[in-house]
Amino acid sequence: MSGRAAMSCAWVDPGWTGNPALADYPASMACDSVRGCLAQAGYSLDTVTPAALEAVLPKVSTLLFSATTCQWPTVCEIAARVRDHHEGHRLIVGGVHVSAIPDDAGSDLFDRVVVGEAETVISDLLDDLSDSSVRSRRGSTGPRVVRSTRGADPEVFPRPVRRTEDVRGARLRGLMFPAPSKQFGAAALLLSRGCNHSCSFCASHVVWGPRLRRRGIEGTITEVGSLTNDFGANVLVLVDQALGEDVQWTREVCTRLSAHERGPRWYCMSRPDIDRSLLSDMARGGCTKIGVGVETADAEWRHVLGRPDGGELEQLNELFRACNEVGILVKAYFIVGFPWETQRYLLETTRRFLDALEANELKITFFTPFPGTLDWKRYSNQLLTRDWRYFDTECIPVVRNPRIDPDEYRAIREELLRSFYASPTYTRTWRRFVSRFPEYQPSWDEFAGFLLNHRQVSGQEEWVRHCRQGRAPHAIAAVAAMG
Ligand code: B12
Ligand code: SF4
Repeated sequence: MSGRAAMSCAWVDPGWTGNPALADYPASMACDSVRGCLAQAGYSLDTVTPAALEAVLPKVSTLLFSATTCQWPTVCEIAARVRDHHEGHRLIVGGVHVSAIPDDAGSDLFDRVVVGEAETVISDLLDDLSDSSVRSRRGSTGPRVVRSTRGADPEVFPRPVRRTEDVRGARLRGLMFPAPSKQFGAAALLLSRGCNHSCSFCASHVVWGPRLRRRGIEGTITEVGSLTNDFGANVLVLVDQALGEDVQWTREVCTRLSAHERGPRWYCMSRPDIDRSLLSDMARGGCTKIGVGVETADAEWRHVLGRPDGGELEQLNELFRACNEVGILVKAYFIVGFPWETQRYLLETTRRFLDALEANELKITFFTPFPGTLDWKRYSNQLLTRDWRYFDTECIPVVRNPRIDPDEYRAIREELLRSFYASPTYTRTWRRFVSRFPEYQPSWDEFAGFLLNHRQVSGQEEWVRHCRQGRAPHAIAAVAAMG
């Protein structure tokens, strides 16, 4: 235990790449999960921003880093700064990027590279590193790669340990119920790990492995209760890959949650083939929003992406209507930037499809083949750039399309978003929802401000004109008129 007392750890949070909507997103679940493991093993863990790191370095011996692909260059820069100016710190890195390509960590920045879940390895690893004879740094043979045990039962993992200030300060933005101004605190929660599918663009399995693993119901309910009662969170984001895959288990979790009269409301990700009979249980259990991967307008291409579950437009709309009928908002996730697309396909076929989609919120990202995915194998020889910073799905489509350049793609994406929110279908869907659930009106009012402030819909003059003509929701019109 003396080694443990002497070893203090800090989690270096690189932050999100330039998306102001994520500025107060709930704290990283990876960090909270690792904090839970360390607490059980007798270590403590502080979170530190890169700006505050210099001041903290004299007080800590071990720095922990986590990175998605687009965060990887930033994490390496921070680690290099530490290495250049300070002696003796142990640097450990984990997360989805190094889980896919551990060799990307190079030979001299990190002491250990963790592939997969922290829970099965982190405390042994710290014990190992706390032995001061263990050194590996410049001049050594490079970082040791530590692989987690695949498929371990998440029920036996220590529960994440959160910090009250993180939960109280966090908000879930976008179209949310409760609306952001009515949220007192927000947190992320993970009930199940992995999924039984393998969509060609999805990198999740490099961390979780190929199968769905669920937590026990009791532990889940206790954690939700603690988030509400001890931390004051009234809204949660369930970061499970695809809630609803195990129908019986999901129904049971929701039934137990519905017994909590003042339980939190939550947002989750599900697949388009979710069992429709689950929706009312989910709504009763507190679900107020579902994210659904629609991905592309073309059902055949959905097959190629490993998403044959979506079906045609009408099947998707049936699902979305069923969600709305029980008070669940729908966010559709859509991808553009495939190398086979043409301007005409996007501005005609895709626009027609999106304008008729009865979703309540739309996110359009650029196709990005991540390391470790099937699409990486398919497209990594056609990349516009190998600078990982651009692998954020937001700034450019990283796969070369000879017919559409990145600027044109950005303009097309904006046009598709503008057209979706200005479409008569959107107005109709919105009106139907708020007439049934008037308590959601503030959510739409705030969402209108969010769209305009974050320039998610640019070409504002035209947008405002649409609003004034009453072709978009009047809530959005009111915000547009004010600003
Ligand atoms: C919630 C979420 C978000 C949230 C929060 C992200 C976060 N990292 O906390 C928000 C909305 C901010 C977000 C944004 C983005 N996300 Co996201 N996100 C997710 C999601 C659904 C869950 C992440 C999560 O909290 N998991 C739970 C925690 C516990 O898991 P974890 O972070 O992997 O950590 C475990 C292990 O990796 C490991 N570990 C992680 N770090 C460390 C560190 C150490 C030291 C150790 C020992 C171990 C360790 O142990 C942890 C516990 O088991 C995942 C998919 C998934 N289900 O995993 C996608 C995912 C991480 N996101 C992804 C992407 C692409 C993005 C975006 C780039 C794009 C977008 N448009 O959404 C942005 C930008 C983010 C950025 N700048 O990095 C990809 C990443 C692929 C990649 N190779 O980069 C994923 C895998 C989904 C996918 N499409 O494949 N995301
Ligand atoms: S996109 Fe969803 S359903 Fe597909 S593999 Fe990833 S987590 Fe599973």
